[in-house]
Amino acid sequence: MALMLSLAITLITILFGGMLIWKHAWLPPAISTIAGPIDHQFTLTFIVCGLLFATAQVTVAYLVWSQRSKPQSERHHALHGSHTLEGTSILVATVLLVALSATSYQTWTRVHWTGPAPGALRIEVWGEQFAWYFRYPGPDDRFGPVHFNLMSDSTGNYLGLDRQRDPASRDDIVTATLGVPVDHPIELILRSKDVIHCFFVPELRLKQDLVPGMEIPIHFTATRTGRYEIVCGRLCGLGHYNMHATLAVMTEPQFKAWLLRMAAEQ
Ligand SMILES: [Cu+2]
Repeated sequence: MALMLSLAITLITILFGGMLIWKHAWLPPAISTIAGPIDHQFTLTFIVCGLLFATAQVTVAYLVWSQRSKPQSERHHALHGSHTLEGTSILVATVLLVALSATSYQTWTRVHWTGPAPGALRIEVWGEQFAWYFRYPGPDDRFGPVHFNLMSDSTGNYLGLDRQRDPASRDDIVTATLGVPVDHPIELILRSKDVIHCFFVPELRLKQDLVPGMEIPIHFTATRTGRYEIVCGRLCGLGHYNMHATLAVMTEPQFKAWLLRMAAEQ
């Protein structure tokens, strides 16, 4: 019975360890310059936690197996009030958590707390229940003001622009697809029209909440052309499951032609 139990614990450990490693391989191909440090941090956390998990499980399996033939009186008993054991385990856990926090803090700083590279293309990202819209500032490089009383999905004025009265709004380009040029720094300004949403593109390794009333900047540089799914990573209502859009990473000439086409449709 004890042998079966220790074997079962070992098999479960191997099975779950294998599943985690397999899941790690599920991460889609990375397509941004910030993906390297994010993936490195993920792997580091995964290895540290995985080793702790495997060590604890194998220890339990070994103890069950090694005690199986001893009489009841000679078997190990639960420990109560061992200050050495408690202190050591708390110290080890604290050191590991502080070390992981320090390295992840560095990664987070690199990705989120540094500004975009000079010359970054600024694009507004708007989330609403249950759609995404993207705004490009046009040739004047200025976003026109947003009038919430003019917002109307039925007339197609999704962002409440007054193109008649606001000169800066006249050349603004609003799209349903996020088109960006490859190898070019991009700054996104995240805004929400209603509730909290979350901009998430797994391939970029970029995930950030949109909070009503706030303009939240994030930045990235895409390194591979293609089409990738943008999803909402925050449960935002009944239609949340269907709140997605496309990130289209294009070559510079393709992007310029696409933006001209989008401008003509405004
Ligand atoms: Cu959502």
